[in-house]
Amino acid sequence: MISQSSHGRKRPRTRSFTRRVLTAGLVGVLSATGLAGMSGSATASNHTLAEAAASKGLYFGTAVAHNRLSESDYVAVLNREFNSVTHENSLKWESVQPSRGNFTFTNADRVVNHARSQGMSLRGHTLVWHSQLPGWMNNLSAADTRTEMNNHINRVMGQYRGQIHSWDVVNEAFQDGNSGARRSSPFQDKIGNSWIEESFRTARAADGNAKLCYNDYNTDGINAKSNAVYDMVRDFKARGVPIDCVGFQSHFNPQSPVPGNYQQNLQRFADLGVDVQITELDIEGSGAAQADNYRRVIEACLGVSRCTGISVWGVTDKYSWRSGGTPLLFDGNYNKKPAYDAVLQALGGSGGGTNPPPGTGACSVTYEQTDRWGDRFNGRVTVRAGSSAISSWRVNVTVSNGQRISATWNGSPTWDSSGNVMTMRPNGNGNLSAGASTSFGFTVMANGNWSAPSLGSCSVN
Ligand code: 9MR
Repeated sequence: MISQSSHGRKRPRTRSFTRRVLTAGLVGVLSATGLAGMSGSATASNHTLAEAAASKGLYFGTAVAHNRLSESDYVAVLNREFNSVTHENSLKWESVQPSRGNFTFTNADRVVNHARSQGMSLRGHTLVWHSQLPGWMNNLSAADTRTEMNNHINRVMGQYRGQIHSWDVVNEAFQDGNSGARRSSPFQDKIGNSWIEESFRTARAADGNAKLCYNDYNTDGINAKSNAVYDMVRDFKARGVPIDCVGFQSHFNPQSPVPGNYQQNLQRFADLGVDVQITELDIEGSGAAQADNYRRVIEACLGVSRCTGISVWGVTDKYSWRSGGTPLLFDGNYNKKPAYDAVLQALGGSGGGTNPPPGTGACSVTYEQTDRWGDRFNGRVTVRAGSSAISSWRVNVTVSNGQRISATWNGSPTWDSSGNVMTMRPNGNGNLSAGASTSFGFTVMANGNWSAPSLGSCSVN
């Protein structure tokens, strides 16, 4: 079970963090353009977003689309860099209850199962929202709307009780602009103002251990909309309505830039006695300007002790809901962008910029464990050309003492005298066009040692 206590800044090194690192040693992915041995030590590494954030007591998450989990490059970056996951769409009302009373969790489960298998925690998005509501919710009486709202919360939270650290119980309930009013929705229009607090009370009863969040956009700075949310949260705290956190979506672009008073706004909410989380971060742009904006967001969260975690709204630009704005940390080929390096650095991490420099014709390698049995495991190494084509490659794979590589495929191995270091070269020619990849695999007899192998850097001569 995922421990939700690991998501407070007060206790950065709790069980789930330790498990995440240990799991990475068993199941995870090593980025290796240099030596990247994972010893399983909880203190060693800060070379990924998740590791660097964890060293600051934060989680670092991403939205995940269930249908991308079959793409190996997507999964490799997800597993390597993130330790929290939000369903991008598959936990929304229309996805889990498309017709009245018929709940279907198949797609949502794919995301939950993947996250849990990797030791990642989960944010729950979202229970009560005016958008992505199935049509049948529009035609109900006031009494039925209320009954269905509570039923939906109970059923969905019950399904994942104990597995989700924070739930967006209510999403985007306020209007944009200066009115500070609540937005029209079946809930608002039929039940009236009380629907929000009723949702939170129902949610608390449904899963007493989950953190209950209100989540919205355009509330990132101090403005009429965030003032309205602030007044609601203050009122809830004063009257004992259960609310634990406020999510700031933080979708930014040139028309809606990172506000100058971003940190101040997070802090004033925190001062009400709730945690704050950056829940859907993406920033349109490129290069140094985009990197600088990302850095400001990370620094703002780090500056607020009740800011407990950051999630970006997707792994790669190519699948972003606004891909034209290239708003994420990895480009369409899963290369780290300057924004990635800025985030890693702001989190105190090191080792960014491991993409091959442009024009060198270099290559990079990643490792993942693909299978495990009682006595052995299979590993897969993916070799990717940089921004120029390559015609050969060579990678060293070093296993621990006691381990033994008993089989290989898709490559030509040679061995050093100890038998621990395998040098893998391509079968036949090693031609890879710019950005293209190939993989080789091997079986490691564990002999009681389940450490991931160390990967040397990829050489092209
Ligand atoms: O990223 C989501 C996109 O795939 C959906 O088509 C869209 C439908 O409304 O929702 C997107 O996610 C939204 C999130 O659930 C709530 N905040 C705004 C996000 C971006 O639109």
